[in-house]
Amino acid sequence: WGAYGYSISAFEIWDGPPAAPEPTLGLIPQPVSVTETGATPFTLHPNTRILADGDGAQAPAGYLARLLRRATGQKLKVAAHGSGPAPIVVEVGASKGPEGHEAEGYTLSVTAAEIRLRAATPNGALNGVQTLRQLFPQWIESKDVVDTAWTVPAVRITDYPRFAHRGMMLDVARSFYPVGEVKAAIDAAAPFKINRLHLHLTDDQGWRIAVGNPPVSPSGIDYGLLTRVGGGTAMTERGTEPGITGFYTKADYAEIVRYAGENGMTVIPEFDMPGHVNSALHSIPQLNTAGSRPRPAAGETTVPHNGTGSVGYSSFDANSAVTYEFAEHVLTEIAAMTPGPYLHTGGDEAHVTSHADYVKMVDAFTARVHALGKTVVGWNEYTGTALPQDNAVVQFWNGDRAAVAGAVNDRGAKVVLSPAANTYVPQKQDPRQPEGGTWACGGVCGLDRHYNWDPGTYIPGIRESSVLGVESALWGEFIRRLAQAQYYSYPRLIATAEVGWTPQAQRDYTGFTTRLSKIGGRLTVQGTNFFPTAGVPWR
Ligand code: TNX
Repeated sequence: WGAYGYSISAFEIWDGPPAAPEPTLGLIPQPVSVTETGATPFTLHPNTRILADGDGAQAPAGYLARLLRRATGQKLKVAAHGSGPAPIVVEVGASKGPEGHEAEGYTLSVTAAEIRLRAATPNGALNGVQTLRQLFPQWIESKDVVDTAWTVPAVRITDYPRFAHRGMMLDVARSFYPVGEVKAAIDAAAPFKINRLHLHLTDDQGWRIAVGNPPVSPSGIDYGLLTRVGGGTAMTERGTEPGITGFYTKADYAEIVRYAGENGMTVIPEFDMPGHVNSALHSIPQLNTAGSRPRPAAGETTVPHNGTGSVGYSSFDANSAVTYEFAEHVLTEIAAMTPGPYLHTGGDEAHVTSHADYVKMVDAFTARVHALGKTVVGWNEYTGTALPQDNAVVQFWNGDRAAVAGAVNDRGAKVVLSPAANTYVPQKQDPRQPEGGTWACGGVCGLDRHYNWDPGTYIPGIRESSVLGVESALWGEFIRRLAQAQYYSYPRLIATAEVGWTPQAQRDYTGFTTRLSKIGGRLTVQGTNFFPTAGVPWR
């Protein structure tokens, strides 16, 4: 009440909570440089046109138009260069982005007369579109037309990311997400400039991608079994209901890749090997040889489906030629289906594989990925294997940080950071969440844990330039379907997005939660099922 400059005794009985600081623009991630000029805002009118200036401008301008049309109901024609002035201009071309930050940087200026977005690349312009989106009233996220004044505050912004990799991982193996849910997951994350979608496509509990072309190899392996059998199983033991079964056809996967790309995201597919392979062993008889684990029962040709949440009990056989033929086949197919530069071969928790066998197999998988012209990504357990010089990525989740530094310093590896305590969203964020682990934080892993860490110094002994970025990981042991996935992921995924984008010196948790309080309305209008973190002054 102090804000009104007087007090009335009746009101003094209850002091009330301290007034929450007023968020200003409420942008997340916080841009590198923002000036609110205080000038008259821009107003979108029914006849506003969007000018796409430059070869790469069509896609981001089209994205902006589609986004704004939905809630405004306005036509928002996208016009090409040469068709006269327009109040919204998207310019893409060499030298148009902030110098030194061409890949993803942008500048955005808003006056009463004009919105001008400039970038060197389409991805840079798309980042600017996402910022502009957050400058519109929250109703811009509505799927139905809303009658309101569509104003944008007058600003000057120069912005670019701290890290190139700002990822989210979906574990579609323990419990499946149909294409529509993957798209909705992309829709929810794109406003925060998440630009990598890591799909954990295979695990003990299921195999989620069709790689059977031709269906039966000359050696007699029927790859169609992977989806006919392995696509029909899922996690059974834990959770509110059994895991969802299913798999992506090649067309489904192509559609995910396309939609992710439209939203600025590169898909990183993962085949987890040589452990976490029970579903492959359950599907393909020939993989069950003397050295594979577990072993089929007497009279059986494959191991049983195991829908428990145990980890580290399955393994390929390092001394069977079929293991290598299989890996070569599935990696070759996924490489052909994946335009992005990365293939993830897992490599975590191979607890029943001897070290020598592990190294032999992982080296072969890595060599295959390299021969396919892709950059290999693996969980940090694979640091001791033969990583190709300057062309491997280590994804750290837990364990030996010095070994990661070794891979960086000896092999020129790059690092993606997913420390369990700071990025694992199935860890409880609050005791009120019914499910969820507590092992990573010895209690809850709150929003603050996901925000208050520095990826630049997390691995001692490496330079920040060796850190590709950060990734929020949604493991699926108990998560079923998108709404629950979001309840555990949000708002912590938004923290990870800012950790990956905003310079460390410009980040502070209070400022973040103040801005997040305003983002809450957008999440609600968009339909993102976020957890209402205590301590955030949601408005
Ligand atoms: C460890 S993190 C795993 C996953 C589990 C996760 C959460 C990692 C590389 N492996 O298999 O889903 O913990 O329980």
